[in-house]
Amino acid sequence: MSGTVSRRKWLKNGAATAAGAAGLTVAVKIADRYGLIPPDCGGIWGPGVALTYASQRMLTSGHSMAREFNRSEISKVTPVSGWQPKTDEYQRMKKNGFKEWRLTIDGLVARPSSFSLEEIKRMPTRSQITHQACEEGWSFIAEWTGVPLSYMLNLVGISPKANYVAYFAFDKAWDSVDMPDALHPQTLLAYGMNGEDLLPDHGAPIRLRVPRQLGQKSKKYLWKMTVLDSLKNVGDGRGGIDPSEGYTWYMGI
Ligand SMILES: Nc1nc2c(c(=O)[nH]1)N[C@H]1C(S)=C(S)[C@@H](COP(=O)(O)O)O[C@H]1N2
Ligand SMILES: [Mo]
Repeated sequence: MSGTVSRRKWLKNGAATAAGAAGLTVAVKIADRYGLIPPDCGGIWGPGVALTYASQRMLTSGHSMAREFNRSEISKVTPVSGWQPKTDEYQRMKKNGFKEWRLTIDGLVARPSSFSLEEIKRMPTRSQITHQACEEGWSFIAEWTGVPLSYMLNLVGISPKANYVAYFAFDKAWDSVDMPDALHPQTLLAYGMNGEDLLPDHGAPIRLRVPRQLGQKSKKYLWKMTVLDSLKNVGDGRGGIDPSEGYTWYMGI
């Protein structure tokens, strides 16, 4: 009987071997029981993506830390990904030192709020020197300064139903992290880089820094965050703009 079942699974998974497919399917079932299914878990790569995510989450439960570096290791060259948002709104705010900019936090929170840059800068500060790696192959080490996202989430009071934090950028990019990454002590809402205000090219006025994932997760030019129990109804339901373009949602390193 198990032979029939695994053959059906083999057909479903296409590229995988029968044994591998059965193993992956079992792993996915276990992952599901522990709430470890990523939002982009569909199609042919789905079981593999779920397995990577679930095993990282099981191995790194309890906030394993990204490596932090010495000041002498800060990179002299800091490449830039993408272009500054071209919208009038962004360019106007930039000219005015982002005085009118506010970050909105809504969704499953007790106190939906919006904060100015000045208010965010008065919150507890953390600086860390971490490595940011782009999926295209380049990387650099920089010092990032900001407020831990966990501080802000506690301030607005997240619901016990919260499973994800989605974040939205002026250039239409958006993304999301699960609660282990959102509450991770190194996940920052960063407004400073290498001792200066964050430059527009690097995401002014505020970007997220998620040092336990590839640079892609560290979205720049943020204007809104939403706390959610599910990502199903945001965009095409895969948790961000990158899965829609063929990348995986989870980019843990
Ligand atoms: N809003 C927004 N955030 C973004 C991007 C982008 O195009 N738009 N690119 C991402 C990618 S792919 C990487 S590798 C990092 C690079 O950050 P940097 O430009 O500060 O080097 O930003 C990420 N954040
Ligand atoms: Mo990237």
